[in-house]
Amino acid sequence: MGENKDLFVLTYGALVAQLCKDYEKDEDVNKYLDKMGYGIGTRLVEDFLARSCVRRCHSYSEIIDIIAQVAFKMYLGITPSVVCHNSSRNEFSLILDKNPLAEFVEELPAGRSALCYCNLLCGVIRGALEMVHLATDVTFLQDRLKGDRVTEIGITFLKKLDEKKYKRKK
Ligand code: MYR
Repeated sequence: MGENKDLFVLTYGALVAQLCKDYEKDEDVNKYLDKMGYGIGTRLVEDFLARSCVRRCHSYSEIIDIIAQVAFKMYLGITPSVVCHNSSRNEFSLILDKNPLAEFVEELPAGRSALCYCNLLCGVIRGALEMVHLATDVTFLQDRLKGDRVTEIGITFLKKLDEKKYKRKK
């Protein structure tokens, strides 16, 4: 995120605060953030592929590693660890010891206990992956802002990897 990181993080905080004023239900704020992130993700993926020069991946595990080690490093300056949850290797978690997007946030606002403060991230990942023809379900499974020890983002790939459909331009 470079020099603009703090400004971005503070602006994100202001956005969430405004959404909490606009929407009474936490679920609606979460949905809005996810949708907004999705739009960002669909555009960010091109920037990511151009700048990272990553090669075509051949498994979900490879893709998750690229997201954790290259994309998170590039955009958020952190490298989450990766956990795989099942033997068919389509359910993963990214474990974040710290979450730069919530750097200035101590706890969730009063009365907003179901808020997924960083839900934008889930949408970004989902949107980016959809652009390379990968349907995913992305949600927060743990959140330090909710008192959990770590922040955990769950990513489930919804279809079997079909090499023919899974294409990109280069
Ligand atoms: C391939 O085409 O085989 C590689 C595809 C890798 C897609 C990586 C998607 C990047 C997701 C960016 C998330 C950013 C979160 C901060």
